[in-house]
Amino acid sequence: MNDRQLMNKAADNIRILAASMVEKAKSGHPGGAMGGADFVNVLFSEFLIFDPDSPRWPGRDRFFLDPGHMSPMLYSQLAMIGKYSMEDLQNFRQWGSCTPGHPEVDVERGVENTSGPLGQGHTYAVGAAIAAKFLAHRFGWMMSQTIYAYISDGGIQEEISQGAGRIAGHLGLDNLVMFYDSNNVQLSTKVEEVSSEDIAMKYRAWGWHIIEVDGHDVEALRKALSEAKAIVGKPTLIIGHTVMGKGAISSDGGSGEDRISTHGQPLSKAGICMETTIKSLGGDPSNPFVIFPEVEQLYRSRLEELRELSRARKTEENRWRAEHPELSCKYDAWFANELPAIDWESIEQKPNQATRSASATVLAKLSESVENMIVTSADLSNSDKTDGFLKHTHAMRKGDFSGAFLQMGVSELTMACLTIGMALHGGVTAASGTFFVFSDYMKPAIRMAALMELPVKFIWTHDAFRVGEDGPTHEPVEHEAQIRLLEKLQNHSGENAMLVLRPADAIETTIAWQMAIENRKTPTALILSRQDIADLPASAQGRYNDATKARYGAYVVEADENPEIVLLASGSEVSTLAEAAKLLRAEGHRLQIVSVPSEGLFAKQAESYRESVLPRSMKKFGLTAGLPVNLLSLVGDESAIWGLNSFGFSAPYKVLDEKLGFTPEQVAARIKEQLTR
Ligand SMILES: Cc1ncc(C[n+]2csc(CCOP(=O)(O)OP(=O)(O)O)c2C)c(N)n1
Ligand SMILES: [Mg+2]
Repeated sequence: MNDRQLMNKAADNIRILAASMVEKAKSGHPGGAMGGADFVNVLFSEFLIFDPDSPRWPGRDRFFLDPGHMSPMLYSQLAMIGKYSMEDLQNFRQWGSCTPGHPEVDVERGVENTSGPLGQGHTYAVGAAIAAKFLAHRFGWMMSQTIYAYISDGGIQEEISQGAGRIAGHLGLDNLVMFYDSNNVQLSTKVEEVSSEDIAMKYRAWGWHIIEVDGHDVEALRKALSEAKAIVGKPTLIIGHTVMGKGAISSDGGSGEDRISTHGQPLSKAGICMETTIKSLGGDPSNPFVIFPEVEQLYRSRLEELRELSRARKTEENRWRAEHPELSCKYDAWFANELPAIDWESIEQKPNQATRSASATVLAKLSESVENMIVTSADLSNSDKTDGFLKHTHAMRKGDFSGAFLQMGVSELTMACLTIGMALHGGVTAASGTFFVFSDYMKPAIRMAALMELPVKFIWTHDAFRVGEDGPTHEPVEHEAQIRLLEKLQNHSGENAMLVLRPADAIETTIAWQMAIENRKTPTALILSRQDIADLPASAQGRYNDATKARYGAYVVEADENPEIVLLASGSEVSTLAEAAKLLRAEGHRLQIVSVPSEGLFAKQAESYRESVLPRSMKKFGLTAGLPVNLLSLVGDESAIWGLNSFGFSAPYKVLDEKLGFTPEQVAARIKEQLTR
């Protein structure tokens, strides 16, 4: 065990570095970082288990930061274990640096998650803890890691903490240890001005084990972490009472601690004297970017200890591998994100069914062929048809993680963040289901999944006003436009930030699922219908073969010779176009019908292909159950698009089709109008 004075010195070292980074960058958040330094120092110097030479080792403990604004604390701590240089710290928040304002996932450097939007980071940790439990059931002690989370007042206040706290307690995630940096200060007020809840009691009610400590007392933190690791059947919350701006000294020589003003600006701007502060913390104000020699030694020995531990662990792992060759292969394949072998074409789809039902058929297949897949639904499994996945598995529950289905209860944002956490953990493939209209509840996490380039799958059903009787509260209209914006946004790797697929019939749904499973680079959305859809007409090659062209984002479903107009849509509207086309053909018209499951993917195709599907010189007509803007860039003229410009209404969907102008007859009339323009 390390000497108390040395440990305090190391924490002070982190405080100096964090404060100096913000000072140098002239922006950032020093106060909270200074308060949390003692905890991270104890965690990283004595508890967190990782292999210094193999950052991606699947068996490592994970540390998930929730308050991304405390990045100076994280970077300074990681500098102690050699992940960042002093130069990196000095380039905090600068163009091209590896120390962005809020941490962005970088496993090689020990950053397990992107954080910034408060509340999400600790929820990823819950997801990771679930993944670890799921994997531990399958691989035993190979997956005995502890998942640590760090949360602050902001994360505690965010509503998502209710979902995360409830599910972690309910599932008894004893591999999860969360530290709450309770400093009674937030961005614009003291905590006591906005909250009087008993946080310990709240988490206790959710089934957590609670420990309260002085968050600056090394011995107390050490004891708390040891106790937390030993607890069986419950996640642990360590409430650490800390002081904002710990160690800060005011320009007048008095205390500079516990000030709201040190939350989010350089200390010097908050009336703190940097010089006296650094001096009193044991540093040199003229040269603050230094790791003290004794602190360097502390971490050097820790890294040696960890190397030793990793060697021993590797020997054990190799023994396990020799004893369990099959499991060992599986373990490697899962963590390498290898694609499962699936005979997609053999998946039999009933004719003319809703795409949510077609998705259920695929999920039933996946439940037997993708052993590392976890599917979750926010209390809609029998409606969003994710229950198809229950064909060959069952729900996981406290103490029994043999199942691969997670019944989430009603908490869509939490659910989305859990799948993100599972993906960050690695070793599993995660998908979640709910109604498309409630994607609104998930949007902040969808954005983060896209930013982190995580291959999570979002299954959204009840995709349009044809939800019918439930009315406008349940009928997505603008949602497809919103979600498709992420297809237009490019991620840091230059790819569409998300793959958004709205398949047109049952067979196209099989292909869409194949694309989702094969997409290892970004999140995928599957937007599916509640109502039955007539299968699209098939060519001589058969509908399956035709539908494989969905891989191009858009393709010709049916083309008459020398067509007068291209009719295009996604989802169920394609079959409406096919019906309308029959009526028009009877009158001698010649048409080309195009299904566009993903506009973003289509935009990435070669010009010649795009031209063959949507010839520039040809008239076009677009049909969408969402906002006309969905098809605007493909059709080029809003007056040639029939969509919905208003909220939906409550009525049987066939009545809505009629009232809103979506019957094949009405659509045929509009197409004729377009032909005469
Ligand atoms: C979802 C979200 N809302 C608002 C913010 C802006 N913000 C950053 S930190 C913070 C509150 C800080 O309080 P706390 O979490 O206690 O951190 P401390 O002040 O103790 O460093 C807020 C509102 C954010 N990052 N995320
Ligand atoms: Mg706070």
